[in-house]
Amino acid sequence: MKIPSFIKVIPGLLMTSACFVPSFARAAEERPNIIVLFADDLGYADLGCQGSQEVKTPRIDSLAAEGVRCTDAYVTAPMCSPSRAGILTGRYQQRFGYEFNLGVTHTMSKGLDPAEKTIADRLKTAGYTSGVIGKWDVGASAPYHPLERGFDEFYGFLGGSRQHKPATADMGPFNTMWRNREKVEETEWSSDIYSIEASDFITRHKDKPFFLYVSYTAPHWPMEAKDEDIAPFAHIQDKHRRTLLGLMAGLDRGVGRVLDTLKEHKLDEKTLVIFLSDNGGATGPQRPSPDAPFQYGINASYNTPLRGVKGQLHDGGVRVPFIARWSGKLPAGRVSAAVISALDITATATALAGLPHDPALDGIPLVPILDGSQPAPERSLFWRVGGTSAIRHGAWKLVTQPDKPAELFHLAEDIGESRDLREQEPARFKALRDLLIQWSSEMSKPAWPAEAPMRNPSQPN
Ligand SMILES: [Ca+2]
Repeated sequence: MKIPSFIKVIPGLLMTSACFVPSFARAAEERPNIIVLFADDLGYADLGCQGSQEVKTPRIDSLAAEGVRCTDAYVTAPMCSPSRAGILTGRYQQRFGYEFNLGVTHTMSKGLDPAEKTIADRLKTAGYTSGVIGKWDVGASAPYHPLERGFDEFYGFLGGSRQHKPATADMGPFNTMWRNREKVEETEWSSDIYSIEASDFITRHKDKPFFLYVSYTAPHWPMEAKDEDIAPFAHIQDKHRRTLLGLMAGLDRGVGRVLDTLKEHKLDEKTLVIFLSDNGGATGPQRPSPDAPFQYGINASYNTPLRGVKGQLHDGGVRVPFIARWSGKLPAGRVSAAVISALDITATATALAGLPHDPALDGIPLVPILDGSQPAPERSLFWRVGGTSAIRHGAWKLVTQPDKPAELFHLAEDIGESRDLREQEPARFKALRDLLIQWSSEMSKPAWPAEAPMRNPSQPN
């Protein structure tokens, strides 16, 4: 494939490069803890630090004030389950057939390919203790259980979505809450209990390097939040939006609890904290009236100024808030426009742990980019969900859809993907399309078919 000179192919996604090889044999006391705080269906616009005047997230905003906020960060899929396969492995999930949600049909029979190493598998070899708290959603049967996938501790549920309030009845195989392999009695709302458990994990493991993946379910549907969290938003007329703001308040309180625990144990300078969402917001259509009934799967989040929503490959589906804080190591209050990916988290973590770079990883270590010691590479990121696909290369984005001609956008000048430049830039269009076709040809076929979206209310994800 001949690539025009204006396309610079930067190694690091499909191959490795010496400049990304980390230092080896890092001393134990130099290996930081790593915490990933993972929101669910959070809209790009729905944090104070992302510019919202409506959402109140002072604790999440504090991470941005004390760290680096990335404006051009992406996940690998516009929906929950494949996005998690990408973040947990640091590899494009299409490499191992994880193209679609598991859904009701496949959650008990399929999952994250056991041949794939997770970030916890990798960090274990560097002496880390790993915990996952909250939503798992990469397979609920025995071979896919978190404790079989490199994690030392698990508190949460195995499916893709469940109620936020504590359950009082049997929740079935997807939604039962577990501590490791034991059912637990529920007394707290989701963001509270996950944060309590996260704080407990930190306290118990504060003296040795740990990796903690806190997979919140807020602000994913269903729309239910504590009265006290909704009360400050009584002036918001739209019930759907008002409840979203309540869910965000609970999430922010939970993040604050985790941050307080780190400070209490003087771990701020020993811990890289990353906050991001698993996909874009599920905005939903305009509500016909402020008190309109909640709509299944919709959480009334905003992705402005991006185009698109959860489930789509325009940026509203895959470009997410992303904040990294590591006190004393990353600059405070920096805003970075580097094009980065959730794939980079594993490459970042293994580099910090002192592990040799694995060329099987698709991501790149982020710390040298976020601290400004290395320029952000002009790189390609790819997406594919069935008949839709996309590539971002530098400031350019190409989106293909089965029912219309492919579109080309210049995101730096057109963040809302509103002006198709295919006709004006035919050579660039072809070059990006060729890169996308090449990447797609290197991926596997889906290991299970797509389930009709939102087919069964018992298991949306
Ligand atoms: Ca999600």
